Amino acid sequence: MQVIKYAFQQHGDERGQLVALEEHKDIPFEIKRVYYMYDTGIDVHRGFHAHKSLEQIMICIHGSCKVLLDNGKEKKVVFLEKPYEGLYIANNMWREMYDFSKDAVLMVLASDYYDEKDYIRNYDEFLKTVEQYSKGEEANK
Ligand code: T46
Repeated sequence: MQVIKYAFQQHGDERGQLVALEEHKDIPFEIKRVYYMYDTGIDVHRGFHAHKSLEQIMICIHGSCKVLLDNGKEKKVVFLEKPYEGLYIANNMWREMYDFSKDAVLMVLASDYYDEKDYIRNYDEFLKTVEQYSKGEEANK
């Protein structure tokens, strides 16, 4: 499983650092929503779902956290700790976020508005969706 991590350009000078993100340039989709989480308890695990069509980029703009990505066949854990790094998360990808540092601020750029109908919150349903999707891909070859 390929993990796509972006290293955004840092505009640094003697005053410090600045990162600018533009849709379709630095971010491969139209940014329709931005949200962020903070004050996350040390033992808290969040996520536990996939999205049917939403694409996202996670940026831990302060502190650190881990993200488990699961495509139904393989799992990978990604450590996010740099404010200039973005983790791309495609649709049909199960995700769990955990090991948040006390000062962690995890910002997410999303390709669409909030829609509960886009969530797959049941892991067995997720596996079935992934299987159907790969059968469709095979048939199209
Ligand atoms: C995801 C991971 C990385 C809204 O009202 N609007 C929003 O845009 C979002 C994201 C959430 N909410 C409400 C819904 C819940 O009542 O905020 C509450 C917490 O959301 P949730 O339990 O879905 O949070 P996480 O951390 O489990 O998941 C979130 C995103 O929902 C999800 O799309 O990929 O972060």
